[in-house]
Amino acid sequence: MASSRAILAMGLLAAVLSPALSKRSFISMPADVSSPVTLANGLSYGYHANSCPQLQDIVWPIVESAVLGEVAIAAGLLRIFFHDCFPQGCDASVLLTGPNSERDLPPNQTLQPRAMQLIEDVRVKVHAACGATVSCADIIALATRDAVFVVRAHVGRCSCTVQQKHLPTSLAKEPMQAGESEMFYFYDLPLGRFDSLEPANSSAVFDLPQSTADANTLINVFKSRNLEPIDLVALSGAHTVGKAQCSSFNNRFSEDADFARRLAANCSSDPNRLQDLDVETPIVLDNQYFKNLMEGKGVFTSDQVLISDGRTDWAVKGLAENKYWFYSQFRDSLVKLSQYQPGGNVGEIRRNSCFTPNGQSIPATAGDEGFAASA
Ligand code: HEM
Ligand SMILES: *[C@@H]1O[C@H](CO)[C@@H](O)[C@H](O)[C@H]1NC(C)=O
Ligand SMILES: *[C@@H]1O[C@H](CO)[C@@H](O)[C@H](O)[C@H]1NC(C)=O
Ligand SMILES: CC(=O)N[C@H]1CO[C@H](CO)[C@@H](O)[C@@H]1O
Repeated sequence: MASSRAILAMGLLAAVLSPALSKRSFISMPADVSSPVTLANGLSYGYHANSCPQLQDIVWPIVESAVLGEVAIAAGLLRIFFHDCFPQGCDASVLLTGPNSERDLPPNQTLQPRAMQLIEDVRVKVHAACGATVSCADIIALATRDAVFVVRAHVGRCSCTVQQKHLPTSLAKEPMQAGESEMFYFYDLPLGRFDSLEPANSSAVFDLPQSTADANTLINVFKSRNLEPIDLVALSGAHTVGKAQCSSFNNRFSEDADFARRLAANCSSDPNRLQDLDVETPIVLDNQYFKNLMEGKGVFTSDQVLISDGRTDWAVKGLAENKYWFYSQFRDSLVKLSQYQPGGNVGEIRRNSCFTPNGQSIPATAGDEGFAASA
């Protein structure tokens, strides 16, 4: 007993004295100083530790000020991350412009251009400091991680410099509980991704689920990406922030339910309105989304069906009841999705623009087979 207490005390002392924890911003918390762990496809924690040690310190302030200026950018980044990773792995293929670009396919039509531009702005700064050593795909993952950190529920307890001007005070002040850690939100990320040479093919992009999908479809398509029902449910929790157009949920207007009638009424009075996906706490990363589902207040069919299938209902209930489980599961599922690389980790580090492969001024005009050959 005494010795385990002593070890604990020494650990706490070391933590207090560690320069990374006491002096520097949280950006260099244990994440950076932990020994690199190599994962599948050559990804590792600390991949850029030598080639671009200041990477995370460059990314963070740009993302922080962008999200504090316009909270919606956090939702924009999260959705870009999902749409980048899900079709064929996290390779920044979603950013490419030009012929056959994923951005021209229906699932991407409402991705936020300003959030895409933010990623390019970060790349310019990172490459100015480190040369072309960091991929756009890594920058998407890092910027998303940082945006999640800005909109997390417990921003009021942050020991860092985050301002709270755009967040509701009541939520910003919610006290942090014993055992809770900023690491719930500020998770460490495996890095070392390469950028694709071409866009993903359209059949991979059309695997992105539609908002009208039933639970079976969602479970199967996530399974095809090595994501379990728990990942599907936790990742759907990204809809705790962000907005949708009426056309994304107008399939529900005929439902005989109070919430669906309210959605329909609001859209008929203003067809161009943007609907909050979390109707209770729309700009805070919290587990309110799951509580909403329990009350029948999920905006998409694909949200609401998660409580009516035995493979997912338990997860919705659990995440609604235990926000700490949501924080840690959301982090773990994002990190898992961030490592999805079905064709291996191949490609390049885009050095001219995140929107353009190195070899050409516009993306290749080759079709589906063109990509298959390069992957
Ligand atoms: C499970 C299946 C999913 C479906 C069917 C789905 C579908 C959609 C749709 C239709 C929209 C609104 C598009 C619009 O009307 O403009 C949307 C928005 C959004 N989705 Fe999902 N999504 C899913 C999963 C995810 C995942 C896994 C993430 C991220 C981890 C995510 C993050 C977001 C965010 C943040 C927004 C708001 C974007 C904004 O405000 O700009 N979604 N989703
Ligand atoms: C499209 O891309 C996916 C994922 O990379 C791949 O599995 C599939 O074979 C490709 N399909 C075609 C028609 O090239
Ligand atoms: C519909 O609009 C009203 C008035 O703006 C708003 O209070 C309400 O929350 C909206 N309903 C939904 C489901 O978003
Ligand atoms: C972000 C982005 O590039 N969105 C595009 C998606 O596709 C539509 C239709 O082609 C374009 O108008 C959008 O600009």
